[in-house]
Amino acid sequence: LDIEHALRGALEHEEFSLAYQPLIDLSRHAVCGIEALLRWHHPELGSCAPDEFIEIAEATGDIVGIGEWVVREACRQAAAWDAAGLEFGRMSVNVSAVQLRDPGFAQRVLEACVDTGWPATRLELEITESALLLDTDALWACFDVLQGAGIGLSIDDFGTGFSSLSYLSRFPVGRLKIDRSFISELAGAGGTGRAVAVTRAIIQLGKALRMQVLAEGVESSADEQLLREYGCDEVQGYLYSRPLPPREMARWLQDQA
Ligand code: G
Ligand code: G
Ligand code: MN
Ligand code: NA
Repeated sequence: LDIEHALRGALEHEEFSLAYQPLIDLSRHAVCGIEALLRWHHPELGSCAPDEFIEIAEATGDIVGIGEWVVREACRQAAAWDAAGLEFGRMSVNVSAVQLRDPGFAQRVLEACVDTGWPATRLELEITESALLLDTDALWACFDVLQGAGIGLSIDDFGTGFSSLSYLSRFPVGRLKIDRSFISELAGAGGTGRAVAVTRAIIQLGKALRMQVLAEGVESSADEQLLREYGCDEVQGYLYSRPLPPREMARWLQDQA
C-alpha cells in the first residue's frame, strides 16, 4: 500500500480533518485569525504529515479535490464558530499552485463561501512564492475574481522562494508570512546575525509595499519581544498554541474571551 494509492480514496473515506492554529495581532495582543492545517489519518498507514503527502497529491492532481474540501470545511467550521459567538477574525487556508492553475478554482472558493455562509471578506488564502512565478493570464483572472470578492491573499514561507521584489508588488497580496526558519534563529542571535537582518528587511519591505507582515514559528517571548521591536504586525507559533483539533481550538478561543 503506497501513499499515492491510499490518497485516492481518502476523501471518500473521510480520512481528512483540519487542525487550527491561532494568529495573533501583536499590538492588541489578541487573536486576529485562525489558520487551517490539513491532517490525514489512514486506517493502515496511520497519520501522514502534509509534508509527506501534499507533493504527491499535487503530482497526481488529487490536491484539487482535497483542496476544495479544505476550503469548504474551514469555511463551514468558521461560520459555526462565529454563530456560536466565538471571535477570531479571519480564516486562513493554504492553497497549492496546482489549485490556482485549475480554471474553476476561484469560482468554487466563492461558492464555498456562499454555501457555508462564511463572508468572503473574512477568508484568506495562503500561497507560496512559487505560485506567483506562473504569472499567466489565467492566474490574473483568478486573482481578479478573488480580489473582487474581498478574499485576502498572503504569501506563505516568505523568504525561502524566489520572488523578485518588483514582481511581488504587482500581485494583490496583502500579507507576508515570514518563514519560521528565520524566526527560529532570532532570539539566539541577540539582535545580530543573518536571520535578524532578513526578518527586519522583510518587515520593512512589507511596510514599503503597504502589506501586513506575520512571523511564523514564534516559540518564545524573547522572539515576540524582538518582533514587536521590529514592527511586526502579527505572530503565530507554539508560544500561543500548537495546531489544535476543532474542539480544543474552540476551547482555546473561549479561554481568550
Ligand atoms: O502542521 P504542518 O505540518 O501542518 O504543515 C506542514 C506544511 O503543509 C505547511 O507548509 C503547510 O503550508 C502545508 N499544508 C498544511 N495544510 C495544507 C493544505 O490544506 N493545503 C496545502 N496545499 N498545504 C497545506
Ligand atoms: O503553512 P505553513 O508552512 O505556515 O505551515 C505551518 C507549519 O508550521 C505547520 O507544520 C505547523 O504545525 C508548524 N508550526 C506552527 N507553529 C510552529 C512553531 O512555533 N514552531 C514550529 N517548529 N513549527 C510550527
Ligand atoms: Mn501556511
Ligand atoms: Na510557512
